[in-house]
Amino acid sequence: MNFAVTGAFSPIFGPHPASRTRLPLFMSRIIVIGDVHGCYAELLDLLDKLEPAKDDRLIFLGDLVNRGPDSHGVVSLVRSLPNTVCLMGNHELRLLEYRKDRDPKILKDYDWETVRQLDEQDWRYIQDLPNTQNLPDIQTVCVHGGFLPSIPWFRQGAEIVTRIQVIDADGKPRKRTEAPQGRYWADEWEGPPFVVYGHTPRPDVYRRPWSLGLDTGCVYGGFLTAAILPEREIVQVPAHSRYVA
Ligand SMILES: [Mn+2]
Repeated sequence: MNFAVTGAFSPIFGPHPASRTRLPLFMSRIIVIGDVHGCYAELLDLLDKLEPAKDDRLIFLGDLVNRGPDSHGVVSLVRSLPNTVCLMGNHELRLLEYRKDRDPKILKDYDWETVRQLDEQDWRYIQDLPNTQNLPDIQTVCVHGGFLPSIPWFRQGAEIVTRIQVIDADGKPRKRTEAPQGRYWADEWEGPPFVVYGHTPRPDVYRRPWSLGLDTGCVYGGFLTAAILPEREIVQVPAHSRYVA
């Protein structure tokens, strides 16, 4: 007798077909991928190495675009992948703010190349990106930047969760450059849930008891990194070039 799997097992992509049994479920993987930043060639390398299977789910942590050579290539590839979700990054958020207000002062110099590259389908895809991906079965939440430990994670808006790197002396979310003395939010985060995030580039993945940082600075000549959950196995490919100093 088959035991049909219900939607409760698949919070992202809805119910599995009723013909599926329980057995193959633990065979499929949840693959989380860090900041791509237009590094299309490296994304192809990483997908080659991961060889995603039909039932695997992919979660991109945001910042698909900007700084690297091919933002359009990355967005159009990601939106074509099955079983895939991408989260909102601060770079996508800024482009969307420009798209809404048409105020050129919102954009950084390197944003203009991305604005030139993206087509209408790319824009439509970007504007619907969610801020977080909750994986309650494994008590894990994915997000681009992170969370303030002082507020329940699900109450925190895009301005916080796409941009936070450190917490300043007043308890406010900041970029590292804005508050050099600030503490990493991840060092203060005691969960649950476990949080998988990008946005803060480091030479290697940043493992804390309740979080895992996956931005290893591909666009700066580092690595593009994926983590397979819940085992937290790391898969990396090196950058082809140092695109940004
Ligand atoms: Mn970012």
